[in-house]
Amino acid sequence: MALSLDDILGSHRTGRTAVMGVLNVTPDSFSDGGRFFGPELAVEQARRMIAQGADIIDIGAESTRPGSSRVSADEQIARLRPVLPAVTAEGALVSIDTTLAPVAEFALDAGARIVNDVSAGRDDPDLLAVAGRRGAAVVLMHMLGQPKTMQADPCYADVVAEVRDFLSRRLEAAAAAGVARGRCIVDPGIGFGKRLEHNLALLAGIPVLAALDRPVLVGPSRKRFLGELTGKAAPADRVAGTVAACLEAWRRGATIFRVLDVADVVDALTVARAIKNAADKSLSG
Ligand code: HH2
Repeated sequence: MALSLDDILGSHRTGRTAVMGVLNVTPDSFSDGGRFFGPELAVEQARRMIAQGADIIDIGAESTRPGSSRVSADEQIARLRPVLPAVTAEGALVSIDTTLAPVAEFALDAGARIVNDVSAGRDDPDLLAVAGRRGAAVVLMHMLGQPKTMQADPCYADVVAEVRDFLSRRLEAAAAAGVARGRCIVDPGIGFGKRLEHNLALLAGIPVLAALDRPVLVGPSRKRFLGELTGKAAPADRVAGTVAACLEAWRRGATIFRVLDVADVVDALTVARAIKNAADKSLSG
């Protein structure tokens, strides 16, 4: 059974895991761009991910791949209008992947319950206030710079400490705007202004982020760093790499996984959790 929003917001305490299926209603996303751009195809894909065990459907109408250009709020809403209300009508827990307050407001009106903001409230100063007013949960993600330029020359002295400090400051900003800390989820932003070594350090450093006492979400799905490690140039060939990244993140304390390959990650987590339960039992027995 899919987790409720309260279960998800408490997952860092209970050890439950949630899978967030990605639905890009964009013509240009790096992995699935254009595939689900037509409304019927998009709603069908959402249904498929729900049947595969997705707890959340994350709908985005703007690609944030490296080098991508901005999409106006009006255009995002036009792309979402034939899709998002139909997905909430399926009974799914929906999150809206946007940095713009008017888009978040449209999505919340249509039944979304989570705002997934890759700018962590920095892009549009009204976004956190809208989420706060509406009682929405918020994903606060770390990104260095902007999608257009973020991969130009990312540089950190201590990437894990810097991302933790950034997320801590954004939790405070969210609280000041009316989003209680208990409604927030934090995300290191895999691939957003990071080189391979930064992505690996962040996945290894999840315990440091989990110490913020909020659920940690990771989104490694088919991303470029997996191709750098495996030599797989085509995003569709990076599913096994995605599964490995999710399991290693889970072992270190992440509880929410934003992925395109829902069935694979749900199965992998089910098996890994069963082994952990058996190990815990044999230790306590
Ligand atoms: N990654 C992408 C988009 N949104 N949100 C969160 N919280 N975390 C992520 O890691 C994340 C995200 C990029 O992936 P995708 O949506 O597959 O591609 P695109 O941005 O090209 O649509």
